[in-house]
Amino acid sequence: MERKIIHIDMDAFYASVEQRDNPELRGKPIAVGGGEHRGVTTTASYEARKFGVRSAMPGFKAKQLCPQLIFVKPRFDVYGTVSKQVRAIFEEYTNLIEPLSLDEAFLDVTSNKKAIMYATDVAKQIMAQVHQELDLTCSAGVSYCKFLAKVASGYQKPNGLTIIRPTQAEAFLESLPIKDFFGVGKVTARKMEAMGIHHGRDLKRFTKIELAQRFGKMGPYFYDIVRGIDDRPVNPSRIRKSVGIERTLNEDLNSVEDIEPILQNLSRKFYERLKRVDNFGRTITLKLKTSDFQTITRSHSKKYFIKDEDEITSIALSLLNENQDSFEKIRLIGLTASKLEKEDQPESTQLTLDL
Ligand code: TTP
Ligand code: MG
Repeated sequence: MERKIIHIDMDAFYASVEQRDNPELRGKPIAVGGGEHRGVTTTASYEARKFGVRSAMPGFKAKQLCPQLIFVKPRFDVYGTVSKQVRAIFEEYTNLIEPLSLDEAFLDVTSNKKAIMYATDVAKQIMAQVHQELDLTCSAGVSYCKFLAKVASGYQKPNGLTIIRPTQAEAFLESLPIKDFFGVGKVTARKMEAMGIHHGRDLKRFTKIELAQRFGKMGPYFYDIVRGIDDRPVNPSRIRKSVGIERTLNEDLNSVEDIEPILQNLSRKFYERLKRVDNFGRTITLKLKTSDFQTITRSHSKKYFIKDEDEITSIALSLLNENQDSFEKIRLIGLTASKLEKEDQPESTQLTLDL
């Protein structure tokens, strides 16, 4: 049976929450982030985007483009709460929810709790409910697979609903710019452009083997998605796969000497946390977010569960030292343990029975 997948993505998420909670900001160009002098923009209101202000743009550049721009400090706790409220709305329709970040998720509504026949109607109802209950807007994409649903949700932003039917998929994908393919990052896009691949139709000229040779594991995936083949299930991530902790630095730091004491301190808290939940892992991952919001993760694994506080700290510090060439300025550091002793039983079997 053909699946019915919806991808939902909140519009200008952080900025919309700020405009909702502070009427003085409504209708105005705002940038949520570090401000004019320090740091970068996490996101901008649609009023600011008209001037070219974008995510990950340094504050001074944003101000140059839009002199009347208002800078607003992020309130991450509020965005987390709103994200849970949005999720609660999704749960009225399905348990098959796969969040990709705070503001976007896939939903499988093939059989939904309200027995609504058309996925398009489910999407319309969710959009209306988000608007009524949370005073925010989102955009939705509806299709038979995750990839197309994701592309569709971005097609008519903000407050847009786009449906891609199986019969439309091929033509749609042929004319889709390569950078808009889900999974094609900046680096891959550049590589493809160099190979003369600008749109889906250009990608189609390469065989599966050729793509595997050039793009490794992603090659066969690209081969399939450009043909509208994507059988990946919506994966409800109920399973605890990692335990982690992170901290945003007071100021961006670039020298290992400055970062080390903070990492040591974080490692101590991390150990306390692992002990409290009584769940240790075989893999320790260091996460670094750079000042331009790139995320770097580096991991170290052992055959045993790493339970010794000093060992955890020494792994964290080595990961930092070994990778100091990978970053210039760091704004956030985090530590995660995975390959856990107690990985909860997957709930997905039960969720499928629910429907
Ligand atoms: P996005 O969904 O990419 O952007 P958006 O919701 O602000 O705007 P739209 O979807 O309408 O195009 O990201 C969701 C939130 O994640 C965004 O509000 C802020 C945060 N974010 C960052 O902190 N840094 C980034 O580089 C990006 C892209 C987003
Ligand atoms: Mg969004």
